Amino acid sequence: MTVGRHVVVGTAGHIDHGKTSLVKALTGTDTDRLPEEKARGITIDLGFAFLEEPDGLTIEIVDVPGHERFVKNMLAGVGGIDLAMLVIAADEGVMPQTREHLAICSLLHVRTGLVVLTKTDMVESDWLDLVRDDVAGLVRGTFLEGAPIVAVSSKTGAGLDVLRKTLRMLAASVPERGTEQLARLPIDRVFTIKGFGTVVTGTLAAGVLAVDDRVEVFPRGLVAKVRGLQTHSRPVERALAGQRTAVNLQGLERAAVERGDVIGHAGTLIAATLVDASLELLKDAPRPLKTRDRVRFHAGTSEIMARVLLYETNELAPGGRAFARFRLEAPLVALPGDRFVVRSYSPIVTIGGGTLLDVDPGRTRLKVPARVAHLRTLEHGTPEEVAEEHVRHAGVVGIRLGALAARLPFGPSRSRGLLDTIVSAGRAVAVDREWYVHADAVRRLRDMIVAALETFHRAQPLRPGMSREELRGRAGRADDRIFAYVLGALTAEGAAHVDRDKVRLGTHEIRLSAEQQAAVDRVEREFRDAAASPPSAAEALGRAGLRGDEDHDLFQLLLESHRLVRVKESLFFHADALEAIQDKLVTLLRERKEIGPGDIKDLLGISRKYAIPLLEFFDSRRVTTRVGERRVLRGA
Ligand SMILES: Nc1nc2c(ncn2[C@@H]2O[C@H](COP(=O)(O)OP(=O)(O)OP(=O)(O)O)[C@@H](O)[C@H]2O)c(=O)[nH]1
Ligand SMILES: [Mg+2]
Repeated sequence: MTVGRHVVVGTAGHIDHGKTSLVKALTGTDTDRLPEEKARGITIDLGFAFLEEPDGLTIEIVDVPGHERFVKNMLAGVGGIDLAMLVIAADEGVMPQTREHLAICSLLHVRTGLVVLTKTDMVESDWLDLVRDDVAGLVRGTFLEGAPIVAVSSKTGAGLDVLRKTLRMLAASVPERGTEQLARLPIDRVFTIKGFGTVVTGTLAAGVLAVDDRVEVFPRGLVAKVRGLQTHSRPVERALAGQRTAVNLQGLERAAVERGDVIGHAGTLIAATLVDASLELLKDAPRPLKTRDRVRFHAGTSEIMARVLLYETNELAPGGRAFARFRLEAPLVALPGDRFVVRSYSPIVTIGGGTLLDVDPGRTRLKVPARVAHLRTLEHGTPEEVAEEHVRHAGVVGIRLGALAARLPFGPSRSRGLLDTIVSAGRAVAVDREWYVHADAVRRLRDMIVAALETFHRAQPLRPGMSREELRGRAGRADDRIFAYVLGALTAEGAAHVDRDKVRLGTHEIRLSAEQQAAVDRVEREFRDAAASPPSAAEALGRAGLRGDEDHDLFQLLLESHRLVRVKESLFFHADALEAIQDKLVTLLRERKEIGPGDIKDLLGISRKYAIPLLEFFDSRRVTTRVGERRVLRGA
């Protein structure tokens, strides 16, 4: 045992079996604080106490109520525990909540613990032997099989030393929790302290919280600053995963926070009302679970009503397992790998539980076999496979690193490492550094773009290319930056060309028939010959034997190739004519320094209809500048 180690022990067991008395005998703390608890002599809500061992080990104890009506509170307490202490009164033996609490601890994957037989002062030793046999039968096949069974009396103090020693021994076997994951504190209590404001407590499930951190109350979206932290009643600068922690939040009303909420660093966690999981029904569940059944879903310190949807079957028999979706009536804040417990709506009994696999599967409609394959990979895949599966699942939309980290159980830095590996192996692409897209999706999007361009070229052989905007529309849900990336890649390898806002395939070229070529030449000649007094598009086309206006493909061709230039709305000039006009204008301006609209009319022998647009055109081309009604050479 290293100095500074801490474990969290949760009591469990039937009402009146002596849990609270035992905690008091061990720690000196009476955890029944509420007046109602005192009056009724029962525990209603969670109680907290701790023991400090001389070697630096801190044993933190969460005392839970045994009453069947308060199992909900019990569930909020045992979510973060390392060790379960199943308390059984020697005089009464195994009772219904003994079984239910044991089942809950099993479902939550509490890995280790012990059984404490209390009230031994009230029974004979041969009776105690019978109870021991009973207990051995109870725990067979559970995580408590072979665990120590310690007989004590809180009244006489008998056995307490052995119990303490046993707890120390078990604590040594509890693996230290890593601190690299996203910090999460499921809140189990909220109160105010005069002069300090709002304080929340809970077992820090993962990560590290430090004073001055900017945290968020999920799923409420409230942001606050950590003003102070305490672990076992002492102020600390940092709290670590596994520690019972009190957080003083600055800038938050007491009423704004509740048990079940989760504290994490601002913006790091996901709150979702749909989750996918692997679900197991207890062998002694009273009846099968059906799709659409309403259940109570417990994870962390929260209880949320939910409808269950079973994949692959409509009914799950007791003892069975299935992939399931929960449609929650309030948002859940969790990470994959988190265990949960399910209780039936009425009567309220624990019927099963499982592991969360996808904490934000979204509403995409995957067919059941595809969904099941996805969940199987999330459940059994290596970390690298799981990370890749999420990127693949995001499709052409891609996924941001932050969003991925909130859906992976590995913590942000490991998640980034896994993604780097996948990217270097060529199975994904990082766009804009933070945005990941799977190589399969890149390929799909590329094929979509090429197909859309092929279709366009086939339908519009005389058009130089498809507008980028229209092409973007064909790429469906693809994220903009991923679309830009794929288009960039196509351009780089010469498979596509982008000319201003037009995209075409590298192989596309406009082929005109002899007739079409003659018509184009004719239209062009009309404009060249007309010089400063050009015809309308319709007129020129008409003279070439064609009907239509400027939208005519052949007319557009002249515009695209810059042989015709749009001077104003539907006013076009031949490029050569414009150049000649510009030369004359510049020469005139050099001579006269400034000119009016009349001067250009005279210069070119044209009407006002052409003169004004031309002057404005040369202004916009930054050849001239307007000074009142007159023009001067720009920069002259
Ligand atoms: N004789 C004797 N009485 C005990 C012992 N431990 C507890 N009791 C008595 O049993 C009653 C119930 O004890 P609690 O500690 O409140 O039981 P609990 O398991 O915390 O009950 P809930 O929290 O309501 O589930 C009290 O009257 C205790 O004084 C013991 O070791 N010996
Ligand atoms: Mg109690």
